[in-house]
Formats: sequence, structure tokens, C-alpha cells
Amino acid sequence: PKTILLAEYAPPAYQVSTIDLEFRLDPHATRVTATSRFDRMAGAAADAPLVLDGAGLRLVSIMIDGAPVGPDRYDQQEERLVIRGVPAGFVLTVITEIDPAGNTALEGLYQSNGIFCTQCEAEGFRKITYFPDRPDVMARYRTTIIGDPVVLPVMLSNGNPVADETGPDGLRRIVWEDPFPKPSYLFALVAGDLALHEDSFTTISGRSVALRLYVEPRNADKCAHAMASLKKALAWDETAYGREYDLDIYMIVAVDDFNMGAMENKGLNVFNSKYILARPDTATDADYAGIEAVVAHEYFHNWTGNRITCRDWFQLSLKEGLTVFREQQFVADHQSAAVSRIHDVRVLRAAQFPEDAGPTAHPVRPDSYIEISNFYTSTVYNKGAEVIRMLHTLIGEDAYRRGMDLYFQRHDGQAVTCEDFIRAHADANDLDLGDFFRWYVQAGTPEVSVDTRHDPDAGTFDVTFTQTLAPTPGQPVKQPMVVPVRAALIGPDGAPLPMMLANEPADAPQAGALERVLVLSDRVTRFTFMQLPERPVPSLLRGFSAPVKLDTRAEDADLAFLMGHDDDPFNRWEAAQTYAIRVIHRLIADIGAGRPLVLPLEFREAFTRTITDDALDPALVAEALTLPGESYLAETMSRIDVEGITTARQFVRREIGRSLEPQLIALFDRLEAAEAGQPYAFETAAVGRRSLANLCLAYLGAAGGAAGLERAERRFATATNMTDALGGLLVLADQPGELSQPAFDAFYDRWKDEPLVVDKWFMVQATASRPDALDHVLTLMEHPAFSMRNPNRVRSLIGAFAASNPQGFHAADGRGYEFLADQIVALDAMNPQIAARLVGPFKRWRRYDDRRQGMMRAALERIMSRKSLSRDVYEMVTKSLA
Ligand code: DPP
Ligand code: ZN
Repeated sequence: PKTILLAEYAPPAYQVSTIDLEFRLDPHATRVTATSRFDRMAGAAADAPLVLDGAGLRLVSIMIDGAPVGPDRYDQQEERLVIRGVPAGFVLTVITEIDPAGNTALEGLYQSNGIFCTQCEAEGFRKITYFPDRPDVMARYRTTIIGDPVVLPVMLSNGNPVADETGPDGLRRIVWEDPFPKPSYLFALVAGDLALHEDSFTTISGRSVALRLYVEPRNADKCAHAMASLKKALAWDETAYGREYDLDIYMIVAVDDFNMGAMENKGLNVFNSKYILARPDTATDADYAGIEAVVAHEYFHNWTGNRITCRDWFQLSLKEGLTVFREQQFVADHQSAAVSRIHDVRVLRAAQFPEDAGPTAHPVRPDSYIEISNFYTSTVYNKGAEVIRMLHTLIGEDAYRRGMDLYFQRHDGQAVTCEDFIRAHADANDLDLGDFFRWYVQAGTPEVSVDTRHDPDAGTFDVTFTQTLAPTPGQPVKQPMVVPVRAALIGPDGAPLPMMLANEPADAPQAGALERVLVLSDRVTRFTFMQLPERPVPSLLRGFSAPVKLDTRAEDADLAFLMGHDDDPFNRWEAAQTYAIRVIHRLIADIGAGRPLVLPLEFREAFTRTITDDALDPALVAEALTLPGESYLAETMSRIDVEGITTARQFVRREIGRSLEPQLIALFDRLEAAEAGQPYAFETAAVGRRSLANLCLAYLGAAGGAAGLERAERRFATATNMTDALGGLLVLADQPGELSQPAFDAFYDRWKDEPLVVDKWFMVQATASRPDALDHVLTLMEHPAFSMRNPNRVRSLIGAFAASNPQGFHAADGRGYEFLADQIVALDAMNPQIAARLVGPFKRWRRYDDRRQGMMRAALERIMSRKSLSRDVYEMVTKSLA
């Protein structure tokens, strides 16, 4: 397989202004006729061949300006068609035939439960017809769909319907026209028997937009939340960014078989049903939150992605990082801002930090790839969003808005680069953002350490930051990053103190402010604050103002102080996390040294103060008391101690559950009583209460006392919403079979016809802590409800086991590794994108003990030894082994 380099980017020799697509739908033999107007670009050689992408197509015929083109004029290469001797301007007609029902890779045109649908990002359009399948070719699309109206009563494509007729042959022909030029990855087609849930939205300029949600008829009662989320998103983008929707119809279709979460095709989003369907009894609060966020995310792409798109796929973060940031702002405005920020950071630490520290580390804007599907990563998405957030923090809201306005104005209708985006912000505000751009090109998570020195006589407080950025593959030497550190200095009474820098005029912009943004731009940066006779406690990186690993070297006592007093809720949470990580690290050391384990009294006291303080927001209490996850804990250790992490974390959970049993029960009962009789609402306060109640239950369950287990059983059996039911089930899942199995059986029996709930049933079992975890997963693989063809199912059983059941996956006998390698190989023949994702848990193999390293490497090598690997899996495995 070939490596594609950013440095080798060249603009296309021919542009396409219009494309007319006709689909004669048939499950196994869909005929596609594509008629496009091509023009040679200024500067291209007169003999430049026409290069079209195409994969897995049966070529029926090619014509130029109506005349057949014989095989003597073209070469059919592996994934290309090269036509020689084309004129400067011409109409190309290509007829191809494809097999949607046989398409298990779910790229291009495929069927999901009989519904025809497409997924073209990044390079799926080439599986539909021969075309310059690259985002810098933007054309106007007209799409004709021909099908049997009895089987396919709904037939959709981008834009507006302009013709609809049924011929004497009984076939219906519907024509859609999209007035906006777009790249091929935003093309979409859907046809099938779908129920319509309709609403409308009046835009800020008074236009009425029809909002249409299409789902399988059995899901018609699960659309309300997605629709409400969509309306909120349209309204929010008008006020927050001045962006109005531009077509008369906005359609979303939900399908069960989908590789990604959702896809922002112009005017016709296609979604994984997981991010649309919700009813209180089938979906958890987390599902409701996911729907709100993803519906908004895809809508926001209409401007950041569709109207302005990427020049090439290296620029993916141009639209994804920016759109994730917009999604995060939207969520923060509609839910608890602090809780949503904590969630962002948890995702970043659990997924992106390991990526940055591993063999597939890459910059937010990568400079090479073998298979672009492998670069839909947490780095491009989540770190990309952090980069936009840092820009916002550094220049401020008003300057950011000016920069965005200029970006939209300057580049509407274009395919652009990350440089263009940053240049718009620099030009709009007359700033030099050259050094800031390093965030796009240097991989790795900067480590920032802090030294403080207080001089009581002089009343000065020095804060010295030192940053380092470790080498990553292909980048041995790095420049310092521009790191915005949002900071406050907290006085002994808990109040933030005015921050005066030495040598700073009293009227300097931030002088004396209670919170400031300190900008680190060198390896070592020192700040001296004045007029501080008493030593303050610094509160640094508030709101997680930069994606770095910060070592504040704070004393335990300072952490306990910040847990109780920091006026930044994020940093209060952060202090609790840091403290918990320290405690767990010390316990891991005790385990290694054979010392008896004791939960430190001060830790338990800090914990007790938090759960018994009725003034605190339950959602934040729940976050503060949730221990760091195993993946992030692993990330904090240079040599990952599988048993140590699990044993220490379990010990803390059990000890808290045991020693605080009365308080946890009292709190749980109080929260449950507050909820009793209330109808379910996805509303911040109620979500917070449910999450705290479930957390109490989880601690009680870890301790295994009768009072806790009774409550778990009762909650599971009587819950009227899925959040509570799952809270009970998760506790029962970790109990011996006599308790867990009846619960699993009852759950399956009740929900066997709801695929998204069955996914949960698989996931809870796949991640349960039980000695026979792998054997249980193997049994579930044989369950009639399991299918390798459905990505959600694969993720909830195989993916969840490998990523979130460390005891099972890393079992000392190595069978977990063999199992995963087998599944990757089996899946690769069907769906390479999903197979490549499953390589993830192997990537950290060098961080484990020698025995596990050897077994994981052997598993990777066994995958490599297969003759016909997809590019997707090949790239992930070779990079992991390199
Ligand atoms: N559909 C994916 C997303 O919205 C890729 N564009 O992030
Ligand atoms: Zn996106």
C-alpha cells in the first residue's frame, strides 16, 4: 500500500461544474449513469489525462460528448480510470453497475435492513461511479432515483425535489437538485420504507424550513428528542455564529448499520440510529446527551464543512476540530457548562492522550496517511477542538467572532486549508498566529511542570512553567508550543486574589484581574506576582485551557484545599481527580511491595465532605466522586500494571462503599425519593440526580453489602427509565451468576426487539468484571442476536470487551489477545473500517510487562501474516509494530 503525502498535494487538472446522476435501484445490480461537465483548469497541460477514482465498480460504458470512448483511450488501474486525449471542456457520461446488497463495508451505496443508503465520506463516492473523488472538486448535483414505489415509497437525495412521476412501467422517477456546489463526499441517497416525523423551523430572516426525520416505521415513537435538538441547533447557530440554514428542507435519516456516528451530507444527513432514537424507557441520559450533541454537530457542519470544506483530507480537522468545538459550546450553553467540560476532558484523556503517546501519534493536521479512514481520530476531532478552544481563549470571544465572520465571508463556497482558517483570524484581528500554528503540525501532548516560590517579605509569588514535548514517530525534535494557562491565585479564605505582575503598569489589560490567561511560548516561562504577603494556592489551567499534562507538584493539602474552595468548578473536579490518582498510585506501589492496603483517612474525609454537602450540585458531586477510568490511569503509568490498576481501583471503590455505607444509602434514598413519581425529563437537575444516585449504587455494589444489592435489584426491576434501569443492571452485572444472570435474562426478554437496547445488553456483559469474562464473550458471539455485519453490535461486544474490560482482555494467559486478533482478521474481509478500529487496544503493547508485550506483538504479527489485508488494517498494524 502507498503512503499519501500532504507535500505531494496538487490541484486537479479538471474541474467539474455539474453532475447529473441517475440511479436505477436494484439490490444486487444498481445501474448508475453519471453525466458530468468537465473543464480543464488554467495552468494544466493540454495533454493532461483525466484521472477518475473508482473502486469495486463494473464499468458498463464511457462516452465523451456523446461519443463512445474505447478501451484504447483509457487505462483501468486498481482504483483509477485514466482517460487520455480529452478536450479542454467536455461532457463525460459513465455508466457503472454496483451491488448495494453485497456491500458489507458500508461505504458507497449499501442496504441496511432493506433501506438503500450511502456513506461517501471520505472516499465512498468512488464506489458509486468513476469521478474525481476529492474534496477540492465541488460540483452542482442533480440526482434522479428510479425505483419501485411499493418497495421504496421514500426516495431522497440532497437539495430539493424538482420532479416526481411514475411511468407506465410502474417505476417512479424522482429528481432532486442541490443548488449548492459540493464535494462528492457530501452526496447522499436514501430509498426505502420509512416513516416521516416532520416539524418546521422559521429562520432568523423569516424563512420556513421543513425539518424531516425519517426512521423505520417501528421507531416512529422515538423521534421527539432528536427533532427538539435539531431545532435548538438551528437557533443556536444563528445567535452564536450568525449562521442561517440555507435550503428549504433539512432531512435526517436513521439507519441501524452505520460505520460512524452520523454524516453531514448536504440537506440529507444519514445517522447511526443510536444518535437519533430515544424514548425514556429505551435510552439513557447519556444517550439523550449524545443525540443532542451529534444532531447539533452534523447541523453545524452545514457551515463548517459543507459551505466551506477541506481542500484535501489532511485538512480534516479544519471542519472536524472546529465543529466539535462548536458542538461543545452548544452543549455547554444547554446543559451544565462545568459538567460538559469535564466530559470533554475525560474523552480527551481516555482516547486522545494515549493516541498522542502511542505508535500512531499524528498531528492535528497529519502529513501522511495510507488510509484516510484511519484518521478520523480523537486527535483530529478532540484535540482539534482543543486547538480552536485555545485560539478562542487567547484572542477572546469578540476577536474570535470577527475571525469567524471573516472566515465565512472570505471562503464561502471554497475548499480550504487549516492555514486559511488561522489566517482569517490573524487578519481579522491584526495578530501574528504563526507560532500558534505549531498545534496543527506537532504531534504529542506537551508536559508542563510548575514551580512556585513565595517570598513573604517582598510579597512576591513566582510561578515558573517548564514545558517539554516528547518525540513522536517522524518528529524527533519539537518547538515549544503556545500554551494558554487560565489561572487564579486563591487566598487562604478561599477568595481569588488580584493578580498583579511585576513591571506591569496598573492599567495593563489584565492587571489586577482575579483570573488571567498566562501565555507560555517558550520552554521556560516565569511570572512574578506582586502584593501577596501570604502564600496563595495557585489554581492553574482552569477549565482545562490547554490540552497538556500539567504537573503542579501541589501538596496533598493544597489539593484538598482546591477541592473544597476553588471557584472554578472544573478545577475543583480536577483537584479531586489528581488526588484520587495519587492515592491509587500509592496503593499500586503498596500492592507491588506486598504491603497491606489502607485507604488514607484524609481521602475518605474529603470524599465524605463532598457527599454530605447538600449545597453542591449533584451532577458535579457525581463527577468529583467518579474515580479516574482505567484507561486514563494506565496513561499515567510509564509501565502499565494491569493487575495493580484494577486491584487498587477496586479496593478504593470497595472501601468507600463499605466505610461510607450509611451516608451513601441515605443519599441514594433521598435522590430516589426526589425522583419518585416524576415523569422522565432530560433536564440538567434531573440528570444530575440520576447520575449521583447511580454512582452511590455503584459504590454500594462494589462493597457488596445486602442493603446496596437490594436497592440495585429494586432499581433495576422498577425503573421507568433506562438510566435508572441500567444503573441497577451495572451493579448486578458484577455480582455472582445467581444475581446477575436472572437480570440479564429479564432484560433481554423485555428488549429483544429494540436493537439499541440489545447493544447495551451485550456491552454490560462484555465489560462486567467476572473471572470467565472471555468465555462469556465467546458464548455471546454465538447468540442469535449477535452479528458481525452490524457495526454497533461489533462495538458493543468485541470493541467493549477489548477496550473496557482490562482484566478480561489482558488476562495473563493471552487468550484475550488471540481472540481480538481472530476477530480483526474475520472482520477485515467484511468491513475494513471497523476492523481497523479494533486494532486500537493493541497499540499500547509496548507499555505492558514483557510477557504481555510478547503476546500482543505475536497477535499483531499474526494479523500481518495474512495475505490480503485491507489498507485500513495494514496501516494500523504496521504502525503499531514499527
Ligand atoms: N460524519 C462524521 C462527522 O460528522 C464525519 N464527517 O464527524
Ligand atoms: Zn463531524
